[in-house]
Amino acid sequence: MDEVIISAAITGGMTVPTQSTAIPVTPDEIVDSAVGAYEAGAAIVHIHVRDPDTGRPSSDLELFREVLDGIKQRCPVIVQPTTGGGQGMTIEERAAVLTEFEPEMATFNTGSINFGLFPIGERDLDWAEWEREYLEDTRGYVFRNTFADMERICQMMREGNVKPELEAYDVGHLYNIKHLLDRGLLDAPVHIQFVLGVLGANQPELEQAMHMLRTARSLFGSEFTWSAAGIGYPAEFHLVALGIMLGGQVRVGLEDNLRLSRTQRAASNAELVEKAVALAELYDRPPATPDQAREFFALKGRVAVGY
Ligand code: KMH
Ligand code: ZN
Repeated sequence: MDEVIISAAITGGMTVPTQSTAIPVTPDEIVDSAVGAYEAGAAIVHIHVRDPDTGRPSSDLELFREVLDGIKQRCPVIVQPTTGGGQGMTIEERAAVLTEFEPEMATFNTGSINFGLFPIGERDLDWAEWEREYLEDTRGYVFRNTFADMERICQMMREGNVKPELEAYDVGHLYNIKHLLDRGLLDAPVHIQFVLGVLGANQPELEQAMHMLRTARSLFGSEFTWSAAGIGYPAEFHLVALGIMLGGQVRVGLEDNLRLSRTQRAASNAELVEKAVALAELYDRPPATPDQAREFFALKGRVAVGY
């Protein structure tokens, strides 16, 4: 399709608020920021929630409900909750959004990786005690997505008619997806998001992105769609450019990157989306509307969600 589907990852589950005052924390802030991202051109908003008092990533379903309902009331964007969650959450806690809300789409993490944010915690900032620990504890953190976990999430996604966005952080994850497809646990065509730049997995070099894209093409032929997400700056916009140029879809947002340019921090998710829109328009790929994205992914529609 000519249009490009822009996804905005609004707040995330691995960063902490002292990293940037722009990170939305309370349900109202998350809703406002998601609506702002939609107005700037995002067709999908990817959602985590945080404890409104501390900003700590949370799996509280009532916080998710407030955010999902709030966004649904204000705009037609596709709402894509996380099943990746944050550090310390069990797979059951992470996946509970699937049965509770039966969203149109949700993330599906396709392999276990180390997920290191401890170098950020070594910076001399005025951290809250929990923030310093949260970042430091990632030195020993494994982002767990075993085959048993993935089999369970496949089943839950099918039961809720939720379209999985398959997060692939490394090339081996593509073979995990192939395995799940061969076992009949996933439905083709699959939608894969290449996530490059997590410390512990593949890095946001164009050669690595191309290697993953070529590998996906050899494994899935024409039976997949894809999106690109770069972690950090300038990785986020390098992968936006690549996704736009090669006919893929793209993701930006404060979950992944806090900078608008080398010298300027992003003030909002909308600003990051605006920059992606500007790049897309330069390449003659206008941003897709949520309904165009729904058609592209054959989603069940927002009337069929469970919230
Ligand atoms: N946090 C990311 C690097 C998820 O939430 O399930 C990717 C992500 C996964 O957004
Ligand atoms: Zn996420």
